[in-house]
Amino acid sequence: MIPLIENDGLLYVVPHFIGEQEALQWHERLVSELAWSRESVRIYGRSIQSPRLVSWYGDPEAIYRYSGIVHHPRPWPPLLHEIKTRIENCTGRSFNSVLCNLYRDGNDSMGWHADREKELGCDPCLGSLSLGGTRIFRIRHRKTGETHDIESGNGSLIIMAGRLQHYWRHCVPKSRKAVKARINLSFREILAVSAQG
Ligand SMILES: [Mn+2]
Repeated sequence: MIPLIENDGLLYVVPHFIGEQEALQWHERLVSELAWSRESVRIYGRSIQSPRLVSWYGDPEAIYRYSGIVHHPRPWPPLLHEIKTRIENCTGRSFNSVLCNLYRDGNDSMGWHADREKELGCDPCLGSLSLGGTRIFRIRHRKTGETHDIESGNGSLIIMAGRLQHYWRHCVPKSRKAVKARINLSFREILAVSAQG
């Protein structure tokens, strides 16, 4: 596989990792079967609702915390576990959890961030599968400003690895165009960290 980004980390795109029909079937099932909710995070003492729906699944020990809240994953539904195995076979990495995001329409979005919580370890590998509508996945280098707009279409897989989270940030901007609902499944390996963390 040839990386799209290979300076200061690695990013790979597999545009048709899952076939069109199967990806659409998974999208429909997961929209109705997963326990979607709006997540609220505390920023400067104020509670802010996430502009998308989220859901978290994984092995029981895959616990992570942010904004002072301890998040316990729900147990794997069979379909999510099957998808996990497909991505593990492709990447040669193993994952113990998945963060699911549902972008209902063009108003739903994800702000600029890097996936660098300490539960993910130093140089995490993340496998990110898109199902349903196409959205832009934008990634920008913190220092040089180099920017890539990646069309994350139905069935496409984005793999982030190496030093990427240290040097680059990414987001899913709002879309003014009418867009279909998109699910993103972000598979991760959560490591045990001390309670003091
Ligand atoms: Mn991310």
